[in-house]
This record gives sequence, structure tokens and C-alpha cells, in this order.
Amino acid sequence: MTEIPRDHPRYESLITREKIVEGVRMGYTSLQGLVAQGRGEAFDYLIGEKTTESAAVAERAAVAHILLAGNPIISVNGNTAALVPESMVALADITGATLEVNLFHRSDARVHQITELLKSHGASRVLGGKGDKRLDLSHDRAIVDEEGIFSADVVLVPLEDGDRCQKLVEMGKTVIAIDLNPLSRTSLSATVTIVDNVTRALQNMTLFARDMKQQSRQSLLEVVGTYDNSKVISDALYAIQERLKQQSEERGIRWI
Ligand code: PTJ
Repeated sequence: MTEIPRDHPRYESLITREKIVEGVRMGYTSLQGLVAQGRGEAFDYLIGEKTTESAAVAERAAVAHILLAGNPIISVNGNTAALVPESMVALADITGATLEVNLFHRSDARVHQITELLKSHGASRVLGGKGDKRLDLSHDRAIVDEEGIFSADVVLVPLEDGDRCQKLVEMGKTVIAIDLNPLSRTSLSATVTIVDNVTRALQNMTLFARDMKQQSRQSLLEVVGTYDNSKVISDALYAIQERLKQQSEERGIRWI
């Protein structure tokens, strides 16, 4: 990895970029993952590179859904394997969710590598290698494990593609998306849309889960029942608008 000085003003962003590049070098992140990360960086800049209040609301609702679920699954791809392996293992551990490797650019070698990576971070159980069921989709993200995503009631899908998100919702599942683009098909079709960088979202969710695990079922149901996803998406768009306005004013450019 390139050495990034701690005092660099864009330290966090550059470290995240290095992790994705390292994932590609090691072979578990796809080359396409680099492009996806670039798109994410652009949206993260627009959102202000911080967790907004309403993203935190979505993260709490997501944790409540996971804690209430019978068979919650955390779907892992090449980008999340590179960026947040330890947080995904920790979240699974605290909530009782199961990790499942599910790839758009699928190969047995990448599924195996990501499984081993998660295990090296302490995961006791990682699904995705069997691939004994198919969702009704024409690409490889259709390949799932019967005991995992296929039968799950709640699925967390960071950096998902829109088709599969819609399909999972159609199957009656609660789908939690993490996507920095508030207008992507994934964001618009998920049950809970977290418009935040996966690096911050997973860390927050792990902290929330430690605390919320102590709460009663009734209070978790209240969190879920009062949650409004369309408001969360509107708030994300408003945050982008306000950030652009503030940035242009600071630079002396007239805001339309
Ligand atoms: O590992 P694979 O083979 O499963 O492939 C994974 C990628 C990410 C390449 C694949 O799922 C893909 O092509 O994703 P998309 O369609 O490019 O969607 C990525 C979405 O995630 C876009 O809306 C990005 O803005 C968003 N995104 C990118 N990086 C981040 C992000 N959202 C949150 N945090 C990020 N770090």
C-alpha cells in the first residue's frame, strides 16, 4: 500500500482508496469495484463525507430489523470485503446474522478468497460457496445459498445492484441497502436505505447494535414502525443541495 501521511487533509478517503486497490491486487475485489468506489467517492463528497442525522436514523432502523429477524443475512461482495471485513464480522457476531458471499462478477476463486478473508477476521460461519439456489435474474448475483439469502427474512446489501434489490423485495424480504447514491434503483427500492459510506455505516451499525441488543422487542418494533424511508431519501437529497450551496458560497460562486 502507498504510505498516506496521517495529517493529509484527505487521509480517510485516500486510505479507503488504498484498501480497494489492495483488494484488487489480492484478487478478491473486481476491477469494476474500482469504478464503483470512484462513483461512491463522488457522492460521498456531495454528502459531506460524514454520517448525516437521517443516515443514522436509517442505520438504527436497519439494526432493529436485523435484531428482530429470524434469519438475517449480511451479503458480502468484493468491495465490502476490501473495506470493512472486521466490521461485517463484528456486526454478524453481535446481532446473530450470517455472512454470505454474493458476487456480481462471480468466480469460485473469489468466493473462496473472500470466505477465507472473513474467517481470518474471526467469522465462524460464511455462506455463499454452495450456490444451491437461483433467484429469477439473468446474472450471477442470482446464485445464492438456500439456507442463506434464499430463505432470509432480512438481507443487508451494501453496494448492491438494482435488479437484485428489487427481486429480493418482490420475494417479500426486508432489504437494507447501503448506497451513497440516494437516487440509484437500489436506494429507491430498498426497505431501508442507508445513504452513507459503507466504512462509516458498518462502524455505526456495530456500535448501535451493541446498545440496541439490550432493548426490548417492543422498543425495537417501535423503531421499525416509526421509520419513514422516503423521508430519509429526501433528507439525503436535501443534505446534498445544502452542501453544494455552502461549498459554492464559501468559494464566492453565486448559488442559483
Ligand atoms: O464484487 P462484485 O463482483 O460483487 O462487484 C461489486 C461491485 C460494487 C463492483 C458491483 O456491485 C457494482 O458494479 O456495483 P454498482 O452497480 O457500481 O453500484 C455501486 C453503488 O454503490 C453505486 O451507487 C455507488 O455510488 C455506491 N458506492 C460505491 N462505493 C461506496 C458506495 N456506497 C457506499 N459506500 C461506498 N464506499
